[in-house]
Amino acid sequence: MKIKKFTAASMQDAAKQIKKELGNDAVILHSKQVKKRKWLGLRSQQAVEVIAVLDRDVREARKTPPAAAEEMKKTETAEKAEPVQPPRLPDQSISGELAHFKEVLPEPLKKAERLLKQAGLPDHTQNAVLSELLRSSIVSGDLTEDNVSSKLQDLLVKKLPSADRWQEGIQSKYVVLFGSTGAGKTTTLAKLAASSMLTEHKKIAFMTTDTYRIAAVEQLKTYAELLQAPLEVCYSKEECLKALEKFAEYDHVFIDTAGRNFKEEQYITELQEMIPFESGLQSFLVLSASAKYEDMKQGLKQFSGVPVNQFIFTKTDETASLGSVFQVLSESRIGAAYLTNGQDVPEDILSASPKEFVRMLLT
Ligand SMILES: Nc1nc2c(ncn2[C@@H]2O[C@H](COP(=O)(O)OP(=O)(O)O)[C@@H](O)[C@H]2O)c(=O)[nH]1
Ligand SMILES: [Mg+2]
Repeated sequence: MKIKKFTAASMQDAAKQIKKELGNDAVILHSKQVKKRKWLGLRSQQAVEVIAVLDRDVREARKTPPAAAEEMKKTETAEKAEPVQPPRLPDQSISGELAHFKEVLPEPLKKAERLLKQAGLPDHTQNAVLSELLRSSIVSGDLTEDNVSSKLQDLLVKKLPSADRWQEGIQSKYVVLFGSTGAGKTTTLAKLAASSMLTEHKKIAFMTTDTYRIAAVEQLKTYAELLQAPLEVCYSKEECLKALEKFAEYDHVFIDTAGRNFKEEQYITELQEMIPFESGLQSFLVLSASAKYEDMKQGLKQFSGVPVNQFIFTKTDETASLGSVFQVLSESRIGAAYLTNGQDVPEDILSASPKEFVRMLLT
């Protein structure tokens, strides 16, 4: 893609310049009347400023390639280009080029750039999204400062796993949470169990395989006592099987696990042995939203040995940006069942649709 700003005395002159420099297939992105200063700024003269783009993909996306001159006629007669369905175009091809022409972007795209930056998305994602927005705006010709936010939202939502992978709620008999130590598993498990019991009036029980730290068992015991729900602490596979039998009549069994170092393979093997993966299990990978993107990815990789249905992102109250969460979601194609936003049990938990999540990301 080539993009360039032209200043000329008239649209006709600008068209000539564009044709000469970019050829017949260039497309007008933006044009405005400007005053050109002359004689040391003492006199001014009307001029036009035109931003033109030459892009193979945009040209092909339009059924008939419009030449710059044709575009000029349309602009002059103040007619809008026919809206064409924006095509799905590859992300990368122009994002590298963006760096060179960011300063000549028209106002709506500058606004989009600011929003993406604030969201804390990685640079390559910002550029890819901006490029897509630029392309679709060239094709449809209807990008304004008022509608840029909603167009940006639509583009971002499309990059996330589809809505049906998000809000499922608690549906299975067994609910298990995985994740590294301190991610917020036990607290979140208590939130889920409490709302299942208090709002849905389900008969619930707890199990834990986190027997490495006394404090971890005590923590869950406290929540179990508060909810007057039974808790089984399982030190072995046999004890897990016994507990599962004991809780056969319960609606939901909430299972807490140890958050040992991701790198220990033995830990994953143990989990695989102790958790009833074969029998109606809903499993969540708990990741802290305040962790760095690289750490989240590492967590995801280390738990690739266990089946993960959905994510739970904790501590959204501790981070200013959900950019890393967005990135993990868009790369993994796994939905986020819940977000947690505080230490209070049971209230600090919510579920979001991809659309709601993107709104949170951009505010
Ligand atoms: N600010 C904040 N703190 C949280 C949230 N969820 C959990 N925590 C805190 O994070 C710490 C570790 O939580 P815990 O449930 O013990 O993590 P686990 O080791 O994964 O079981 C505790 O101090 C929790 O109160 C949250 O959404 N926001
Ligand atoms: Mg814990």
